[in-house]
Amino acid sequence: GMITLALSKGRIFDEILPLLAAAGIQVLDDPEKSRKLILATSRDDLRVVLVRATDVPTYVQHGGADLGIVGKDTLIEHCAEWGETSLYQPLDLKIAQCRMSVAVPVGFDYAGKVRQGARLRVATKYVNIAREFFAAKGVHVDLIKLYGSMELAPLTGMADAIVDLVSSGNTLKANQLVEVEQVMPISSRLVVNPAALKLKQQRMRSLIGALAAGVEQEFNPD
Ligand code: PRT
Ligand code: MG
Repeated sequence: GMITLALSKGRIFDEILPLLAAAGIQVLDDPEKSRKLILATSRDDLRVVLVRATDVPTYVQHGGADLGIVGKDTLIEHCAEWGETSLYQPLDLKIAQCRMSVAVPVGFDYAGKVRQGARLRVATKYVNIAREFFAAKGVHVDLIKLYGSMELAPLTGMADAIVDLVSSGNTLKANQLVEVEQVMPISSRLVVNPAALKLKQQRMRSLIGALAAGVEQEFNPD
């Protein structure tokens, strides 16, 4: 049977291409040029399905895809929402790296507020990660769930702080926000459906092994 790999368009798709190439696999369509949602690869037993980043764990969990690639941020939130899932997570692919951070408006005395035990209003898409992080520090927070453009929340006075992903820091800077604390480093993970792994053991294991070798090659060459 066919092996189906779930990917999201954008940085994860772009950054997985060299790792797939190292495993001898080319994706035969460009998602930026075609509207296709199912993409053929140079291996006739492997296809790619394009889904929203937040839907990747769902596709793999429910067998719509045999394996998928998803940011650690999205994976933690998925597992927090759905409880202990059976998703197998064999590999850190080290792509689409960034960090999850707390940011506040320039001039906001975050450390002082925390020291005083003040209650902070925190806007984020990552409510489970944020809740856990502040609880572990004993910081009191009111969480405000947003689906995007977190930077706007402090600028409008709706929140004191945000928890968001940061890579270059340009988005924060452009909105007069500063990073005050790092929550965790983020990279993309391979997730695998355990039933599919059993059923298509040999080919799945060889694909996972080839990706692992690609990661080693890319990040520890020589
Ligand atoms: O965009 P969509 O709503 O469809 O879904 P998505 O935002 O989850 O997908 P996508 O493709 O934007 O991100 C996929 C994954 O890439 C995320 O789950 C992360 O694991 C990873 N990643 C790595 C990032 C970033 N770097 C990143 N910088 N995801 C988002 N950003 C955003 C961040 O949210 C902020 O708006 O980029 C902005 C900050 O970037 P800098 O460079 O200005 O600091
Ligand atoms: Mg995005």
